[in-house]
Amino acid sequence: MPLLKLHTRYSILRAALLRSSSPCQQFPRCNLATFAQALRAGLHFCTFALCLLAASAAPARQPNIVLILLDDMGYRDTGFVGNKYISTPNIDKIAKSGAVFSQCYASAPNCAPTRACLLTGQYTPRHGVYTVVDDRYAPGQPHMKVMSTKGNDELPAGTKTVADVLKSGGYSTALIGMWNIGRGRNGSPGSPTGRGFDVYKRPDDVNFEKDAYMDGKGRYLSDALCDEALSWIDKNKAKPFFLYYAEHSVHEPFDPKPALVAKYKAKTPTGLDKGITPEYAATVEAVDTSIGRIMAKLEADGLTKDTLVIFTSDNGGLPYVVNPLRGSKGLLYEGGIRVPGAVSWPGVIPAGKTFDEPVASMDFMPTILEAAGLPLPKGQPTDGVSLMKQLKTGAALNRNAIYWHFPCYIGKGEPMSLLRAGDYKLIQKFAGPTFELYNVKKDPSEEHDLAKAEPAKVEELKKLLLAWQKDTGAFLADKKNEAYDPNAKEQRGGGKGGQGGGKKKK
Ligand SMILES: [Ca+2]
Repeated sequence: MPLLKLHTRYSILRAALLRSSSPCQQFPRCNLATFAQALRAGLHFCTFALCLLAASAAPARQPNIVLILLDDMGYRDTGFVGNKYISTPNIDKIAKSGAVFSQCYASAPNCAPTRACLLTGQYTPRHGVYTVVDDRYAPGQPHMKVMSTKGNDELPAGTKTVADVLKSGGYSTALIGMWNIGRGRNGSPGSPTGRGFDVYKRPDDVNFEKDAYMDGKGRYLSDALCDEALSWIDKNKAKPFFLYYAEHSVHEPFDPKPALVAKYKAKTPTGLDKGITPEYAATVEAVDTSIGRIMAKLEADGLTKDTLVIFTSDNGGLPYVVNPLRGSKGLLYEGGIRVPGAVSWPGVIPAGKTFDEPVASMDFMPTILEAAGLPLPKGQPTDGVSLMKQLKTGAALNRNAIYWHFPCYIGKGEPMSLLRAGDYKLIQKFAGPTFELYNVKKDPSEEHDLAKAEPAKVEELKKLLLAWQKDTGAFLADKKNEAYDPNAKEQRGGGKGGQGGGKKKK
């Protein structure tokens, strides 16, 4: 439209010039026809050049951003990653219409720190949100060999999130679902509305009890949250928007829709899908349906080509859904941090590509800001890298290494630090203390510790890891816990929840 308007204005001006100017008044001895021809050619050129200038200067509409984050979904619980038991046609459609990251990682092995990394683009030592709030795992418990840290409950004052930057850049912003980086509400620094979100809707806003999938009236949580998302899109679609759709699915305990459970009870999972329960599969399919409704809404409103959609999970899955990976959420082995990852933006990101370089949650913040044409927060370190160039052109990231740092106990999890460089992973266990080395390309199940066989590689990577810990000011869980009792068992059921302890979400 601006181009058309500009062209129209120049057509009027040109016509006026040609009508009012008498070239021979200025150049009485020239050939009138030749001069008029030259003038017309010149004006055509100017019009063309100005149109080009306008085209390059006028920003296209900034893309909408839809960031879909699932809770506790394992790396291969969707069709596009190879699951044959669970039906996820809508998530698969996002992957098919865009690009897939075959080695997508959560930046932490549980909920809160990954969300903090995702929204700030930073490693855990930068913001200090190392784990979920859980009193049973407060540092110094008798079952803990080393002194861990509880870290920060919320982001440090002044740390900008992707929502802060997008909001300052003119976006409408909303979080529908789970926050979990602080307990505040109503604009406090521990609340989404204090961190750049205009709107925050959580389950109790749609009349669901804490951790309940059903509301007692036959309504399912994912359907209710999706209704909120669709309604918010409808109200905000006139200008660029950022929807952070952070589902409570697919965490335990499940309370799935009976018809879906019946469907999966009639099927038998085979191969790597063995062990997946009908209840889990039904929970995944229900959230896939909600994601499909959001995608259909974008399509119906003509926004598909104006929208960058990112799909991923906050940590690895439950032990029975991460075959053949080692570990599960809470651990820095592959099962604890490998997640599904897909991105689509039709017309901008070519469809059907799979990228094999490792990427992590923290990369999505700079990716989103580059897509929106907005700068990274000034004076704030950003550890993630934008994936836009790779997504658009296939260019390699060529990153030397990615790091994780989890100096905490929770469930089976213990203080660990990790570096991934090339195909190698070096894991530091503070309670060991040991270093373990794996080649995850040759040994995705991390069954063969190469530390003894390849000491030079351990030394090379150890230097990088320790330097990174120092550089980021990481809390080191390297002090003995004087209260340690090898016979002590972890406290159960008395805290505010946590892994293995009931209904707390992570
Ligand atoms: Ca989680």
